[in-house]
Amino acid sequence: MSHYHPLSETEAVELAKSIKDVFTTEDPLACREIGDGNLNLVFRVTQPATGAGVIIKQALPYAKVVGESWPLTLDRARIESESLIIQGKLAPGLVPQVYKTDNDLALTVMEDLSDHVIMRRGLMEGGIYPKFVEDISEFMARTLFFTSDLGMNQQEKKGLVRSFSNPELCKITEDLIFDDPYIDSPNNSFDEHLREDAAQLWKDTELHLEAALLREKFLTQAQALLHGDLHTGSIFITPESTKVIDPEFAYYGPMGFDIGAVLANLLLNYAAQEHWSEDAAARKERRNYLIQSVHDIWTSFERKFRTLWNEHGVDRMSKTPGYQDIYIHRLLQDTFGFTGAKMIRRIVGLAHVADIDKIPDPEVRKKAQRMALSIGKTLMMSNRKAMSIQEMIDIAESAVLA
Ligand code: SR1
Ligand code: MG
Repeated sequence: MSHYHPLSETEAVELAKSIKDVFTTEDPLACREIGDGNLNLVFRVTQPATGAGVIIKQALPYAKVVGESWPLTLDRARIESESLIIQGKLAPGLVPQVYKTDNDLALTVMEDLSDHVIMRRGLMEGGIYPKFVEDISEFMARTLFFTSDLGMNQQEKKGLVRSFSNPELCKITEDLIFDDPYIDSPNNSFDEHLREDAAQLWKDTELHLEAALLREKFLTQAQALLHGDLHTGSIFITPESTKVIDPEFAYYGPMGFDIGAVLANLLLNYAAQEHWSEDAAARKERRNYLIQSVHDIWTSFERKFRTLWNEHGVDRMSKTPGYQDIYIHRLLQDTFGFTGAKMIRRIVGLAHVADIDKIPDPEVRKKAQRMALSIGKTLMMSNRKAMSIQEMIDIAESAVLA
């Protein structure tokens, strides 16, 4: 029988004591619940005398952001720990080390990353992260390639597809990203000054067609084991180090969904520079940094993915001349579409981003929100025609000038 119950801080300390590799002395431990995400409890357990620490992440049987009225499977904790372990093998050093998992208690004990900051917060404070492009492109190229039919045994992959079936978490994405923003849904949440913009979205049938096509890909395309929620709140960072966390939305889906999540969150911060930069010159410089990162993440990802394919491809037919180019081109187009969809949902859907929501002046916030909506819509509308990443840069720059 399951012994699930939400941990108290005292129980978290008791559990942490069993991690002997980290807590090598008997000095006392301190604990604080620090979770500020939408779904889980997060305890930081530290040992002041030695400076050692661990994080204990425990799933709640409901979505914390809404409350007990929205029940949510505890199996997401298993999915998170198993995918962290796979990602740690495929992309060493780019995810936290897992010390212990307990599927009954729905928790994972992992490396404490308190010397890192959440990237969303870091970007809001003007941080520069010189390793980020290399690290995130490496993480995505390796985890996506080696879990796809291109890079792993295709029979074993079918076993992973089954084991990472994640219907409840996928349903959140299907509703919150690919459905609610396009109707007057009670799940939506937006500033009243955006009502007209939201109403435009609800009647834009051409945009609905693109949303439906992207939704179909999310529902049906078991291309690779995705992180599933790869926004800048799922990344711990310093100038020297990047750690991807929180893969509880992991499932087999279209690769462009992960790449799009990263790019969308950089572009949301780009729009938010209306507030976070001090003056026009600083804003221009900051936006150039962000847009250059968008460009370089795609080009580095493409280069690494092609190299992995050429050196480690397991599928004879995938070596057919021309196939790789078509595959990468489709991936670029998917990336445009998912980037756009992920921007729109953060402005009018249920869950927002602090980059935009924390802008105190409503007029400035409205300008940033409209810029994000405009970039998102244009990316979605152009996804099936996209030919190069430069077009994404052009779309973002045009939205600033408009
Ligand atoms: C109810 S969960 C809302 C959002 O938080 C997560 O980070 C996912 O992005 C999800 O859509
Ligand atoms: Mg999360």
